[in-house]
This record gives sequence, C-alpha cells and structure tokens, in this order.
Amino acid sequence: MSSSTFVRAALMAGVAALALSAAAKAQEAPATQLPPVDATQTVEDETASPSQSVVGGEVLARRKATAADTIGLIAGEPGVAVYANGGLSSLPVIRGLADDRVLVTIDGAEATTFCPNHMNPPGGYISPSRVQQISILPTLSPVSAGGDNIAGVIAVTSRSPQFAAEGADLQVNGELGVSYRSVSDGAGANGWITIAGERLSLTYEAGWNHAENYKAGGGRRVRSTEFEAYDQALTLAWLTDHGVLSLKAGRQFQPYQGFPTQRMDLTENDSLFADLRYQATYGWGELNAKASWRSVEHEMNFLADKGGSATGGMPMNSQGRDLAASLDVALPTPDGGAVRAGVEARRADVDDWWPPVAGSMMMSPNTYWNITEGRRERTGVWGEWEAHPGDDWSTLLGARYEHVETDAGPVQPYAWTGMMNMPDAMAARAFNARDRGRADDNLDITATATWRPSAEITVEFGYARKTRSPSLYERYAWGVGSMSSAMTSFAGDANSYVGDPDLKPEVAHNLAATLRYEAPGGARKLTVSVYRSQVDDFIDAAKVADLANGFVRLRFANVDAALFGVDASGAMELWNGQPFGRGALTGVVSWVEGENRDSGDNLYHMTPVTARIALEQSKGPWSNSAELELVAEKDAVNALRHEPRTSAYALMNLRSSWTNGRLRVDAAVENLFDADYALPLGGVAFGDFKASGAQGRIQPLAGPGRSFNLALRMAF
Ligand SMILES: [Cu+2]
Repeated sequence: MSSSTFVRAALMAGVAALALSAAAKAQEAPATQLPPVDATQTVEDETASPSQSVVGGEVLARRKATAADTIGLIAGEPGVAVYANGGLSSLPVIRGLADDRVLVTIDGAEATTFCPNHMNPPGGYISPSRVQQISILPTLSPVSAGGDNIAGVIAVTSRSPQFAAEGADLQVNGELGVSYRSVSDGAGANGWITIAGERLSLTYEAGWNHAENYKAGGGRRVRSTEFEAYDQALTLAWLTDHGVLSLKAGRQFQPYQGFPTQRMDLTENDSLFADLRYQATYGWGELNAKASWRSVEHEMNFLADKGGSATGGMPMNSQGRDLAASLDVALPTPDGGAVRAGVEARRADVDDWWPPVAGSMMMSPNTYWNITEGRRERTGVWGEWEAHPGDDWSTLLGARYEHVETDAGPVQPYAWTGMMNMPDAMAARAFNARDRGRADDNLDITATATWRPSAEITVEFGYARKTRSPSLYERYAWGVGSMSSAMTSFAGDANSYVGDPDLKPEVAHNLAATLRYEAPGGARKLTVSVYRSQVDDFIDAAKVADLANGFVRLRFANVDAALFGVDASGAMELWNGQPFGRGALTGVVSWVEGENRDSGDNLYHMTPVTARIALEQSKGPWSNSAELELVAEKDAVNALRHEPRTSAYALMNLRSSWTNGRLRVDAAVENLFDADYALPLGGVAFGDFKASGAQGRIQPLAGPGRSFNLALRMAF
C-alpha cells in the first residue's frame, strides 16, 4: 500500500518536474503542436469503405485523455460494444460476435490470450496514450486484414516514427500527460519523447495507470475492479530511400488487475514484445515485411476482495509466446486498383500449470497441468484484387487459405488417487491416452462491390466467408472436476467449461450492405448498414451438469448459429458561425439479434438496442459536448448460461476540451446523474457474490457511477 502510494507520488513528481523543465526549454526549441480541439469533428475520417470506421484525431484525443483501457476507446462505434472483463482488458463485440471471434492487431501484430480466464487479451497490451488510430473493419473485412476471425478486425495503430525535415537540425519533441478519474480514484501518467534526425529516429514512450475499485451509482464500491499497469516502448526507425525500417520493443507490466466476473484475479502479468518491420514503396509497388515476438508470464490468484492468498489461495500460472513473420506486396494496376498478395506464419506456445497448495486436500500433492506444451501454428497465403471497372464502381475480391495445427502434451491432475480428484484423474488418463493433434484447412473469401452513383451516395455490399479455428483452451481444457472446470471460464458468466479436441473451426457466411449519404460540404451525413451472419459450427456450448446457485458446467460444442442486425450513424450541422462557433448533432444506433439454430436459444452476449446522441459545439480553443447514452432492456438472454436480464438505462456525459496548441485540458463528467445500472454485457459480479458468502443467485455486474475526469497534456 505504502509502496504503491510512494510510486504514484514519485511518478507524479517526475512528471511535474519534466513538465516544468520542458516548459523552460520551450522558449528555445520548436515545439510539437497539439492539434486544435473540435468536438464537431466526430464523424470518422473518410475511408475507402463506408462500412469501416476509423477512430483517430480529435475523437480519439478526447476519448483517450482519461482512459486506461484501449478497447474501451471504441465503445459505441456503430455495431461495436465492449464488455467489462478487467479494467484494462475490455473485450470487443462486433455485431454480436465477441472476444476471440474478433481479430485485434497492434501494428499488424497478433497476440494470443494466454489465460483460461482471458485476462490478457491482445487489446490490453497497449495503453491508450500510445494509440494513434483504431480502425474497425466489421463483417466484410478484406482477407489482407488478417484471418482466424469471423467478426472482423480491430486494427490498433501506435504512434508512427517521425523524422526531421531535410536540412533541419536534430529534433527533440514529445508530450507529457496526467489524468484523474474520480469514480475509481484512478490516475494515469504518460509521455513520449522523440529524438529525430533526417534518417534516424528514436522514440521512447511510457505510461502508467492505476485505479481502485470503482463506485457504482449510489456510491457502492464494485469489488475486484482495481488495476495497475506500466507500459513502455522504444522505437528505433531508419528512413531508407524507399521506406521505413523500424524496430519497436517494449514491456508491459501489470502488478495486479481485478476481474469482477471471474473466480480469479490477475496477480502479475509481465509481457515483452518486439516488432521488426520494413515498409517500402518501389517503382513496381509496395512491400511490407514484418516479424513479431511476444512473451507473456501470467499469474493468477485471489486479490483481497476474493479472500487474498495469505494461506496460499489458488496459484495458477501460464506462460506463452507468440512468434510471427509475414511478407506482403501490393502491385498497382492500370485502372487505379491493385493486386495484393501475402504469406505469413504464426506460432503460439503455451504452458498452463497450477502449483500445489500446501495443506490443501484438494490442491495437492502434484502440480495440476491444465495445458502442457500447447501449440497453435498457422500458415497462410492470401491474394486480393481491387479493381475499378467503371467510374462509379470499385470491387474487392480476395481469398485466404490457412493451415492451422493445434496440439497439447500429456497432462496431470493435482492427485491421481483419492475421492476428490477422481473425476480429474479419470479425465487426465483419457486425455493422455487419446490423439490430441488436430489440423484444419481454412478458406476465407471476401467479395465486395462499392457503387458511387453520385458525390453524395455510396453503396457497399458483399459477402465474406470467414473461418476461426478453436483456441487451445476450447480444444484442450480437459478438467471435469467441480473446481478444475470452473477455472476455464472466459465468458464472464462464472460457469464451468470443458474443452473438446474434436471441435471443428467455425465458418461464417457474412452478408452486409452499407448506404452512406453525405450532403455537399459535409453538413449532413448518414450511414446505415444491414448484415446477416450464418455461422456453421459456431463454438457455443452444451450442458454437462447443473451446479449450485444456478451455475452450470458446459462443454464447448459446435452448433449452427445466425445473427443479423442494423447499425446507423449520422451527423448534422446545426449552426456554423458567430456567436457560438460550430454546432452539430451526432448519433449512433446499433441493434443485433443472434440465435443458436440447433436449440433456438438466444446467443450469449447479444447487445440490446443501444443509441448515443450528442450535441457538440466548438469555438476557438474550446470544444464542448453533451452526450446521452441510451441502452434498452436486455431481455434476449442466453438461457443455457443463465445470462442475467438487465434493465434499460440512460447515461448523461458532459465533456469539455481546451487547447492553445501547447497545453490541452480535458474535463468531463460521466454518468452525470449517478445512475445505478447493470451492464448488459458485463456478466456476473463474482467478486461481490463471493464476498457476500456465495448465497443465492449471482447478480449482474454494475457499471461505474458518476465520475469527474480531468486530464492535462503538454507538448514540447
Ligand atoms: Cu488469468
């Protein structure tokens, strides 16, 4: 306690000292200019595809000012929802498809979630301060954006290297930021500094985020929602005659992160990464070569809210490594299109073991091996052709083939003998006796057409066949005992899950169409999308047993599923001129339904109808917005998992930003009326359930109450 307070005080003092020294130096050196604030610039940057959205610029600057969680930055984008997992590890849902079904990349690099509770998802490895842009490519994502997903791609881009202008001196630039969130006594500090010449550039980025348990509306603390993380990255880049060669390496360290919906908490996550890439343009086209590596050391146990680990608790460790290399080229074609092709190889290795606990009848004498030498290897090749067959038409046709191999070695229960460990001992013997290696041959196809009959109208439609092979946990979590099966649980429902090596890859047949209207001058914009996904062998679950307190034990199982929905976003300029600057009304509405077609049950984690309406105004250095977030009752629940129903709610958020180009201030009040509400995708409040004696039915997780947020950012 005192050491973390000390660390916090030291960091704050450090940041303040840096800010002062930077301010003193600012007279001499040319400073980085912070971009002007403009709340009315909320409609995303134009993209080639009207169904894709990009969160960048002012929208991103405002959202990340006080944020600790990167995936949370895209909450409320059309068709996108985000659900609580840990405070730094939110999981994305694109049009009803969640978690591993969405490919999340950081600068094109993929990361595997090495934890049976999905505590370290790929989006959790980059702090918001390092993010430059997030692209969302739903449903019909091109094969070039990546495979092994059925929902689409969230591509996070970090700060790109800068170089000094030709003939200019060595440039030193950077930013420093601090933030505070009252709802969780959350604090953050971050900064970056670049030393750039004409050819070489070196950038160091660091961030720290900390939060206590947040308060729900009314002031009650929600247990197991605290966290702390340190994030550092160093980028060395070389500007060649044709492109940029860069090496980025870093470390993210989380001393702890509470998981309110899980039986366990993260008690340490230490991850190192390195990305080497070369991006270049030649006379014949573009070349992109990448190699990436990430190692993860992950430890789980109980934080104080769940009883602590003074008497041993339940240690669970995993260790993972991702290794990948890819090469792709793009060749321009005479009609202004391009032919692109790529090859890639990826490998993930994981060990997952639970050390014995001295004095525990159940958790001794052996180490429990959940996954031994787990391996998931993917090799892929893809090709894509973008064409412009007419003035009004463009088309994109792509195919990707992937060969996926998974395997896991022999396992071991806590004990081979004794009544309590009998089910696991039998399951381990059966698991070890069977052949566990599996190979999948996956084919993805994306075919889209875009029609622009006039300057105002764009229509995009198409089909995508997308495939995801089962994760190692879905295939190889073998424990069937009451405790061991409860430890594999990543849906936030606190149910118990057992894997199945015979699971087949899930194959989605996605259809989608998007209409975009933009009035001349951009004063009015409207984008509407409709979509349907039919998923063969969707990895859902089948019931094995009913457990106490309404929990169930499930086995991952292939079923047929279908999802469909509509999402829309729009913006309308209300006024432009004195005395109030520029004003605009913006809105987003999303609606989705999903069904298990074998059982007729609703799919799990379907977002209820959600709308965001904002009134935004900007004038000179000021920008203000009032945002209303409306979420309907969640009555389409998954009966199999006893998914909780949640009530409708409305949240009001007020935000203001000010900048003079050197300093930026963001202030906000979120959940102004301190509404007390349950998160529709939040899962169950296991931390609170356990602390209250684990009696009766578990309650849904409550969302954060009113928060006063403040962030300061300074460029030098
Ligand atoms: Cu974990």
